[in-house]
Amino acid sequence: MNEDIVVLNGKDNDTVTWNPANSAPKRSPGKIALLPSASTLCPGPKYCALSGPRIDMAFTFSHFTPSCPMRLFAFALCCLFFVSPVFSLDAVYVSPSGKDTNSGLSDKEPVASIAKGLEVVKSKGFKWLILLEGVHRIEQPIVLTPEYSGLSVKGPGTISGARAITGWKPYKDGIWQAEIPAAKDGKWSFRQIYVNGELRHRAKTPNEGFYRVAACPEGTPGTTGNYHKDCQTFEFKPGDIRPDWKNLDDVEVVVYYFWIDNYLPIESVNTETNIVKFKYKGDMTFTDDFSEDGARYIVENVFEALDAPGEWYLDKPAGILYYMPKDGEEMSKIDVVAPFATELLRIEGNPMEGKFVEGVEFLDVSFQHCNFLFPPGKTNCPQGASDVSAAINMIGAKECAFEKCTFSNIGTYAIEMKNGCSGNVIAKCLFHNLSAGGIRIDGGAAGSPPLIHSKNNRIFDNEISYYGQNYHSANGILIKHSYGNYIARNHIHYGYQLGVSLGWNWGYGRSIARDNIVEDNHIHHIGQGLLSDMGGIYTLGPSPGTIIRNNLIHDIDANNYGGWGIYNDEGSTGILIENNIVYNTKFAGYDIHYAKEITVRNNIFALGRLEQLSRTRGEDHPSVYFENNIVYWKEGSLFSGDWNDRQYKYYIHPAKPEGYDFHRNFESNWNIFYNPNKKLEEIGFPGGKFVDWQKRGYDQNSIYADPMFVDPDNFDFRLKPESPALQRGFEPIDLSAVPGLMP
Ligand SMILES: [Ca+2]
Repeated sequence: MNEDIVVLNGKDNDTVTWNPANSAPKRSPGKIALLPSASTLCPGPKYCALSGPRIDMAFTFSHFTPSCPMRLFAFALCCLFFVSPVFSLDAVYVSPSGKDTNSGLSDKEPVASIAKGLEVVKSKGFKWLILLEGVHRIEQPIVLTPEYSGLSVKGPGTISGARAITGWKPYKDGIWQAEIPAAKDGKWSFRQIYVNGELRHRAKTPNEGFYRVAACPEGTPGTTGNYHKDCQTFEFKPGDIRPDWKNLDDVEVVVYYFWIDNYLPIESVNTETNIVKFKYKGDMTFTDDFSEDGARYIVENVFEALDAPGEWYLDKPAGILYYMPKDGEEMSKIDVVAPFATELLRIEGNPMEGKFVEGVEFLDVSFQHCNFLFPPGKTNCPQGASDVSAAINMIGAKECAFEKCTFSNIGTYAIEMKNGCSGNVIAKCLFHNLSAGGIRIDGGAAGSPPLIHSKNNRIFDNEISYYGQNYHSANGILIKHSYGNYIARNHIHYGYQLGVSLGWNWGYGRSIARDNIVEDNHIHHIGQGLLSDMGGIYTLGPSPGTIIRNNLIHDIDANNYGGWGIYNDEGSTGILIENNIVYNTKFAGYDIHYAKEITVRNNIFALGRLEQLSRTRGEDHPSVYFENNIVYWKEGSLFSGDWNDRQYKYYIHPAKPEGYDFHRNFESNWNIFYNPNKKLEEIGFPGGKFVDWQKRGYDQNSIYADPMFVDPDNFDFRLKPESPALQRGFEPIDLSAVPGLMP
């Protein structure tokens, strides 16, 4: 009954069992904070928080599930309190059908605008703002500054940053048009429209698949020796890009290469040389990743390419939006909106002045439609669509919360915590159909003022799906310069680059990232074959104390390389990776670019299609301790990449100042390897066969044996009681807390 209760700052919390996120919480159940006085009243999943003695008011009923008589009884009790005038809510009500001349003090007299509602809340000193059902359209963000600390905003209303587009008339060839005067005036532009609630893409060519860069006059990885080269031109196949396209300077070439999708506005097209020049430089050679072949690309926002149902084009100089409806869409009844507001909500303190917004919560509120245009010079580099803004921005926010909120049809990231955000909670929220990613946390980097550090935030029990729909390199959860965060039991699926990304420091330089816990998440169908260099869970730079455990990761699919399950990228250091199950990856279930002192134990890496374990670079230090894992595969190689030894000195103790001689930088032992289709003698290990690998000192006590999974063909990796893994001390992996699994 108590498992869904979270209390942030209750008074009589002497039985709280959930540890703060900066220490490792118990893995299971790991999510309980119980305030006893509330527990007798709170009927179901809810969020009890923030207001101390008024804790019993903080119920969310919309998701109430009467699963037991006790809950029903408690629910009735709560209702009694609510109808009693003694327990009136001190709330201001807002309805899209209200009037700002109303008092707002009851749901019968709601005000119309959220801005007016906040004004009344502030003047009365109330703590509740109720957004009644309906779409609350805003064009400027809601801004909550420190004087709104303690405010609870409750749904079920929807906050939308879109404008409706009406007045459709037939144009020709099945295309319709509507006037957008604000676009003509240069006051409105957008990159998405939503038709009957569904995202529609800008007119593009080709309609299916990609064009290919024909040649790279500024170089390739082979000719320049470095793929990281700013390039501003490429050669196209004659006819693929045309100089006579309408509003040519508004046309964008979208290049898919390496780990990004790069949006490059055209400056000029030369049909004699077939060279296109862009307004800005891209970050990399226009090649198909590290190959010498041309990259894949499409051309977007082309009026002449408006030739497939669902495509649209905004002619900005003329102020006209064109749309070709899909089958079944009746233009007389159609609901078309486009995002206008560039931000929906800002929770804004001033951390450097020690001013924080504390204890603001949003319950059961939906957020939709947020606009974003690339600032001049930005094209979606370098990684994670990190330049794309967020709909909800938090700065100097402490112990604020979003619970059971929905974020959909967002043209940006949904939520970003920026400088000075700590102890915030995002729980039980639904994120879906996002142009960019779900949640991003950033703050001061190493050496920055402590007041701007972002830390100890908790993101749990959320579903983040169908993200990166416009900016494909966006991540489900992106933790940049931040520490002590707790990322648990999130169901993250159908993205294109990373599920969870930790750290923002390329190499071994000092990083502020540490002690982030990522556990019991279910991450699947990431990549979808579009981009390379991607995976389920990703780490970058030093991150001591960071733990990645009990996650279920599967169906990771890349373009050319790097569709990995768990991926330690440049300089990953001091991380524990244990009890994870990874399967159905195109490339290795576990990949190391280069790393230091990572412990990888008691994991199952299964069914990589091309390879199981990969490493880009060996170095002269211990990089990974790989012990007590099960590696199971049916196709592809066991190891790939560079597994060479390196001679190096390692300084262990001052009594031996000259250090010790080492040559292995990958400690591997007590593992079980098995391919049911091959005998051990047929398996290649780095430098030869198993016996050769062992002669080099690796896997001295590892075995090649059937681990006896219950049903690996159906991805049931539980171990049968007679499994040799169990006999050798492998701990069964408990997936009971992982969301999104069939019962
Ligand atoms: Ca088209």
